[in-house]
Amino acid sequence: MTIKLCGFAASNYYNKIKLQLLEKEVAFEEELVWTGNNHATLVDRSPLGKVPFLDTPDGPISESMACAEYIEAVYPQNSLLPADPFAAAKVRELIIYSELHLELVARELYPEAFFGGRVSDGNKERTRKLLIKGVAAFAKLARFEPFIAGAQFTLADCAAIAHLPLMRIVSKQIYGEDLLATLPLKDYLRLLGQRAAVQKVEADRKANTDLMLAADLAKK
Ligand SMILES: N[C@@H](CCC(=O)N[C@@H](CS)C(=O)NCC(=O)O)C(=O)O
Repeated sequence: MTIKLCGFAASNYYNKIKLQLLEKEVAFEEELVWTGNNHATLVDRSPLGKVPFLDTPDGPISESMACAEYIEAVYPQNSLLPADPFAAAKVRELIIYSELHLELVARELYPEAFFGGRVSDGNKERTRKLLIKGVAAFAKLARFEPFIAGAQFTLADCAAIAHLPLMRIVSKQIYGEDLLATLPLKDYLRLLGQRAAVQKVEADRKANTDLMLAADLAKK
């Protein structure tokens, strides 16, 4: 049985794992699973109803970091985690900063930025302060030499390319300014955009986003 990546391609966390699989040249299948429902196909395999999750020969795995670690352990080819324990810890550290201290903070703004909802001014201000702090901390750790963790493309890049452009869009939309402006994202994104795997993930992301929008319009 090949490994199956479940979720939808408009999701940044889904794309982090998809990019990892593509970069490693691991054969995998995709199963389209939408969130926002209690279907057994979702919650029996991902109890919080979040994507991505993996279907493996041993059973399901939810939470993208657990998925990423599993993939590295089972498919050692084209490793995206350094063998050196310190270097590997620095990669994991960068992922935690980009997800726990940046993406999860910015997620507070997604209802207004993407889904026609409204975020209170108080929440916007609180989130802005946290984002400024998070970006400054991430900037201290991220090396951009030329990759996030140094000279090698790693899992930290799979996370960064999935999350940072999205956060920049949200920041501009909600605050009218780019809170990530201190990061050298332009050159970094140009470099990563040359990779075939990144191009494939981006094309699928766009197609899935169009599908989501069309389904939404059909409901109205
Ligand atoms: N910590 C989770 C975050 C995953 C996540 O937030 N996924 C979003 C899609 S990008 C989701 O499933 N949202 C639906 C929900 O939270 O109900 C991970 O790393 O896998």
